[in-house]
Amino acid sequence: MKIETIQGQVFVFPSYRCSDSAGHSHPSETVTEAKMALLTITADDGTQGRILAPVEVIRPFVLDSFARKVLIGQDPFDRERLWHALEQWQRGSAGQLTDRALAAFEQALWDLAGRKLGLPVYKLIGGFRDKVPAYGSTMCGDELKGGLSTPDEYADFAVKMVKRGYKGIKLHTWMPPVSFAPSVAMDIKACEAVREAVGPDVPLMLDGFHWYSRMDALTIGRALERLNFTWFEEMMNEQSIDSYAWLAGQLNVPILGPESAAGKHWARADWVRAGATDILRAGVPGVGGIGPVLKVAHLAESFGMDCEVHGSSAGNLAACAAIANCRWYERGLLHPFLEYDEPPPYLNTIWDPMDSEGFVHLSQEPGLGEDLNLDYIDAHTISTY
Ligand code: LLH
Ligand code: MG
Repeated sequence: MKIETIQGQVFVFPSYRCSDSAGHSHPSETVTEAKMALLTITADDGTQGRILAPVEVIRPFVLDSFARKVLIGQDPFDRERLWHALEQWQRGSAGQLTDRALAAFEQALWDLAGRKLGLPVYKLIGGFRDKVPAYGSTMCGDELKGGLSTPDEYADFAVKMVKRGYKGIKLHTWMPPVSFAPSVAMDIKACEAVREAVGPDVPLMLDGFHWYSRMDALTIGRALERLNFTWFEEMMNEQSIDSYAWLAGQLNVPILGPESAAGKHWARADWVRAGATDILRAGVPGVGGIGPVLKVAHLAESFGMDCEVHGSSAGNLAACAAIANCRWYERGLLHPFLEYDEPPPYLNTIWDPMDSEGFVHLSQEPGLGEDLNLDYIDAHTISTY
């Protein structure tokens, strides 16, 4: 079996979200036209693997300069060899071949393998369970009345999330350009209000401003200990491993990370060795694919640690279902103004349907689990390359 073609396809769809000037997503006041890309890898027997990806990640330059050169003519089942060939290309790519692109190519290969073998990918890569408990992960705070603009609004939303079935809740609090952010006092008030609203038994996590100083992080961490939080995430610049080791050495609330730090599984091994985290973190796009997430999770398991998977996607859900040492699937980002359970028009169904007990169920269809509406995508395509 050989890879014959690699295609990118950009399509448009109506979106109810927007990004602020720092890249954090929020509900938008008007419906906007957004773009998404579909990557399709086709083998010589006609089997196809597909994955949705941001347009820039798999733009024509990236397909021409790297993916086609490395993958065309190769056996699509040789994922590890092909991943390493792409990973080594990164060094000379002047930053153009990103971890996110690696993750897109690798996930399309997993989707292809699942379809060829007639199995869902989570069964191929581990098959630990077929449903995963989800925590509801809020959007970052905002200044929208009735949204996430005050501690009380977080508390009201948390109560709704618990009613919906979530067994755990993670707050993303306020970040610039919100006028009063960052604010240690407001972050603590939001955590207090949510704890008060949901009671002592609901696991809570905080993912606040990502660039607090050590002393600000310590102040918040002490409050989280008092409020019995489950973990404290990305509160400082993750490029300073030593700052995390300093913080972890003083707090009892578990530190979780790194999420956005570069370096894939290699960097995560350094974090464990440095004592910089209590719970490891890896997300499929951030570390270059499902394979590297499994490496991080297995590394964590070998050290008696959990590895929590970052972000909502079919690939992340498959990884959560394939490993024993991940307690939660991160579902979101959620906001009082948005309906998460409604599929966008390019999907027939969402990849992470959640029951009233807070479990997300894995698709039993062959492949990765993105239930694409190919008719919609074809009808709204604006470029193919
Ligand atoms: O800063 C943000 O916008 C969020 O933290 C976002 O990156 C989110 O994906 C996250 O951190 N989840 O855990
Ligand atoms: Mg995070």
